[in-house]
Amino acid sequence: MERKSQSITIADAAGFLKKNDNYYILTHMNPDGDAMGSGFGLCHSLRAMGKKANVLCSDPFPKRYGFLYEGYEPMKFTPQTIVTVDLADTGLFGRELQVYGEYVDLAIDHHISNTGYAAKLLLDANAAAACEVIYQVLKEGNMPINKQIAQCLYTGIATDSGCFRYENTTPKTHMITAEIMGYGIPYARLNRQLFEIKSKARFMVEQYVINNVETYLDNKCAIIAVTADTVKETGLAQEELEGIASIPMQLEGIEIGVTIKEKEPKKYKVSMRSAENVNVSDICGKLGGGGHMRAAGCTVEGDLSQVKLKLLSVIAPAMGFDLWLS
Ligand SMILES: [Mn+2]
Repeated sequence: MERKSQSITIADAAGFLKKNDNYYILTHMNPDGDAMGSGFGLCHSLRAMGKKANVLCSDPFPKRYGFLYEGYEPMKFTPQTIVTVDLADTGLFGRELQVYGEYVDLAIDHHISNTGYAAKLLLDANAAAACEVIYQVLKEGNMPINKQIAQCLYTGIATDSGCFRYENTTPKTHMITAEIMGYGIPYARLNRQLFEIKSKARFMVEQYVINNVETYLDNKCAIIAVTADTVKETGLAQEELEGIASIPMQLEGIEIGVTIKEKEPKKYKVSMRSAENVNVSDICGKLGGGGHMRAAGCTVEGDLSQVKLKLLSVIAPAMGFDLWLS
């Protein structure tokens, strides 16, 4: 499917959302805080306008974001308008949503790698989160924003920006967040819930990562691999593996953190984080993936050792290494 989206403005998107009805709001599999926040933030606002709207995702909504969908029940209706949020590529729909790939009316996104799969595209690659874009649309269209919606939007922005620490955090991110905080959200409690509190299962995952990280390329590249066997043997909770790529980044001198997770036999999902200078979006792009300069991903097939070699053969030159086998 090759389609080039029509780029639209924030005002166009607001007009479109107000004009239409019976929304399916779709987001990416393994939904993170921004996927959940932008999906439910938009859904709650459309419903508050008396419209029908559901949020759909191939994976169950994570319990840790339960406060974003408190009181939400799917409505029964025939979808007429398909909107995606925080979704760069229909490949990220996951199996259950794949069927909608060719019927997306509007995509609201912040990934520069957005493939243009939707009829209309509102893309702000400078936004730290899709929620930052959603907020501007709601505001521009005078659409409802209440405390719950503000919580959704705050969660997306805070999580995608690493609680306003990552480089994607701009003055505009802060100004938008300041307005969102004006809705009386319990941001200190949210921050503790989002960034400090860990389940025991997550604690164990972090312990595993710290004990098993390998370093390469003059100790500048950290790789952590989680195979299906590891998960089985150690009892690590699959749903707690999100975001572990950031853990090896705490180690002094690390420039790239790579996480390799076995999704199917001989099929590995790779996440990369960059501390500063290396563009991991480029690296993942060479392996058929994509993302942001400092956070990107791809899928690599083969045995674990082959996968590591394949990754290092692309990472090494990107980091200025000629000889990387040592
Ligand atoms: Mn996002």
